[in-house]
Amino acid sequence: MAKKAFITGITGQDGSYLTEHLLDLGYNVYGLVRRNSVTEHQQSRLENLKKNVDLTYGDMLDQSSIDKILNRVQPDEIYNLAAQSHVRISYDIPQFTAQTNALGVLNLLESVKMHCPSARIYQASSSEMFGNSRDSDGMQRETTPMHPVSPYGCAKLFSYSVIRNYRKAFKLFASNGILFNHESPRRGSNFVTTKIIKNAVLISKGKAKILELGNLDSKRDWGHSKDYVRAMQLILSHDKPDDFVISTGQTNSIRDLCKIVFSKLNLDYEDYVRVNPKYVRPEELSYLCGDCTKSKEILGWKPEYNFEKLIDEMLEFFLKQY
Ligand code: NAP
Ligand code: F7E
Repeated sequence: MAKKAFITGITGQDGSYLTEHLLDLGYNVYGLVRRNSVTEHQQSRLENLKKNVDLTYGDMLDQSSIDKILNRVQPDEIYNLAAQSHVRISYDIPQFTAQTNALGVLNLLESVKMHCPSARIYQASSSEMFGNSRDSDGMQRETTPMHPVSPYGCAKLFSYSVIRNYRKAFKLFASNGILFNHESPRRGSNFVTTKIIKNAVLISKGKAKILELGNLDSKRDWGHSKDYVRAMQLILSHDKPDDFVISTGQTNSIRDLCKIVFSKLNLDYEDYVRVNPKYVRPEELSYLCGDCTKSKEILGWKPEYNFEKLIDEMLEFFLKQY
């Protein structure tokens, strides 16, 4: 019989790629969507998939909605991707961020305990939980201490911890994927990769004049969402619940990204990029570079995209669009 997967955050970047991947593997896919006044826009990433998935209205903050879905669907696997996922915006709406990203996970776990205790749960944990902590070799891995530096990171650290707590205390199959930044043509337009690539293309077409950014010196380990959703399914297919870092092990600064993208368009980024303090964060996470040896060895996962290939795919997408 086909496995049943329930995805929260199904309308997001990862939710849409994960849905495609699970449908390809023969799963029946169920998703939770929030009510939104512009449904077409909110569900645009699912446009071609909608006929193959069962979507139900709900919200991580409304436990009754989660109870009803879990009781009806009895999923084999649950992928909790729902979150207020923007780090800078978590300073504007810290309480909503904490309620969704932290208490929402507790709501889900309580519902699972009640309605489908044998379901396997994947929690979308984040490299933002490390904050500015790293090991002596400059990398972050499963054992690196976590000292988050944003309301988003603090909320994700709570959810990571409560997943581990319920795994041990109630014997739930609950796993954390500690994913480093991952991008794609479906990435939201206010994350730095899309913002740079989309605006560089607009500048190259004479449709924009300058690009305003925040800190150009922070470094990120960027992978592709398609590779990272494959890891999510592998994490739940492993024979025991555990925590896994998913990353590329390559790090680049925002300035490097600007340099590469503008030069691919035969432009010099210094002529167009300006720093606007509005985009500088109250506290910055300055360096991320993940060691995913454990995932490679135990799950057999490895990324197919590197930094260059990711940029090329995003550039091609925006060049076609404009
Ligand atoms: P995304 O594109 O922002 O998607 C977030 C999803 O969560 C959307 O479907 C959104 O619904 C939904 N959501 C937000 N608040 C909700 C609530 N209260 N109740 C129900 N649904 C809610 O994020 P993503 O990049 O796909 O990331 C997926 C998950 O991985 C997130 O938990 C994120 O924090 C985590 N993560 C992401 C990265 C990364 O680099 N992308 C790295 C590590 C961890 P709407 O469409 O209605 O807004
Ligand atoms: O920022 C700098 C900014 O917003 C990356 C989320 O998916 O990954 C993501 O969080 C860097 C930061 O991603 C602008 O200060 C400069 O140093 O693209 P971002 P993020 O904050 O790393 C983690 C792993 C998640 O879990 C999150 O959900 O870029 N930066 N200028 C800028 N960032 C933005 N957004 N906009 C700027 O203008």
